[in-house]
Amino acid sequence: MATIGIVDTTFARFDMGSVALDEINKNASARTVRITVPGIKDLPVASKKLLEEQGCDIVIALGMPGSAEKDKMCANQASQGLIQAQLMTNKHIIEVFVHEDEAANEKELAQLMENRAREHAVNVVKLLYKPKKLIKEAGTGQRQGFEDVGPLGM
Ligand code: RDL
Ligand code: RDL
Ligand code: RDL
Repeated sequence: MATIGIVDTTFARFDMGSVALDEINKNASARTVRITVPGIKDLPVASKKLLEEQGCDIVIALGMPGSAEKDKMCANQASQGLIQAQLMTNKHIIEVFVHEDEAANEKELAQLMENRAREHAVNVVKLLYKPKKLIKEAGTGQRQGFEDVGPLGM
């Protein structure tokens, strides 16, 4: 049985880890290992440890960059770390970031965080079990959390 790692943060203002776990359990019968770290810069090593020490086949890493300029820099650094961890382990870490300033108000932000976490959790299951489903979606303008933009109308 495959093992899916879930890592999220206490900095985030919505519990994305729990909804990702719920969505994974709805779509697959995989073993799951969840850990929570303080913030997004802690996600890369936590993900790498899940892949290397906890036997995970794939990890979903969820976090919320704040709205300040320094938070956006922090997000860029965290992303680079997550990419590096993927290249070091040769395994996917699906990065689910929702920037605090992406939504107009707190209710919308919570909805966006839930929807993006759920949609990327489905992507994790597809990468692991149904890669052909992703090929079918190639070039279709998929987005996570917001409406899909769709393919170009030619
Ligand atoms: O290693 C401890 C912290 O440095 C780490 O958890 C950081 O990711 C925390 N953090 C910041 O220091 C910051 O300036 C976070 C943000 N911004 C942010 O926007 N989102 C986070 N963490 O999840
Ligand atoms: O690991 C899951 C996602 O984080 C990853 O697929 C990203 O590449 C998705 N993505 C963004 O998160 C984003 O902010 C993309 C873009 N922008 C973009 O402009 N083009 C993409 N992906 O192909
Ligand atoms: O055009 C509006 C959005 O698609 C654009 O702002 C994206 O960059 C938003 N976005 C992120 O900022 C991000 O960190 C997205 C993702 N991650 C993501 O994983 N999937 C998205 N958007 O569709």
